[in-house]
Amino acid sequence: MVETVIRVEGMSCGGCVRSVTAALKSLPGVTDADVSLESAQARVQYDPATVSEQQLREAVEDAGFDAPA
Ligand code: 9UX
Repeated sequence: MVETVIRVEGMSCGGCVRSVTAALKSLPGVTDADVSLESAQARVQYDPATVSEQQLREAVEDAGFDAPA
């Protein structure tokens, strides 16, 4: 398991935080996600054999936010 921090731009309230958290946690291979509105970051624990950091960013983008590499 590895941990990464990805930037998440465009979150405005706790609902956005819940959306991003749910999107990340729904991915196979993600074991935990802690999203911060204040720092515009998501700290994610995941299995790199199952899911890639790029797929994490894509899930954030699909939820309607920006996750620049
Ligand atoms: Mo809050 Mo986020 O009302 O898309 S859920 S701004």
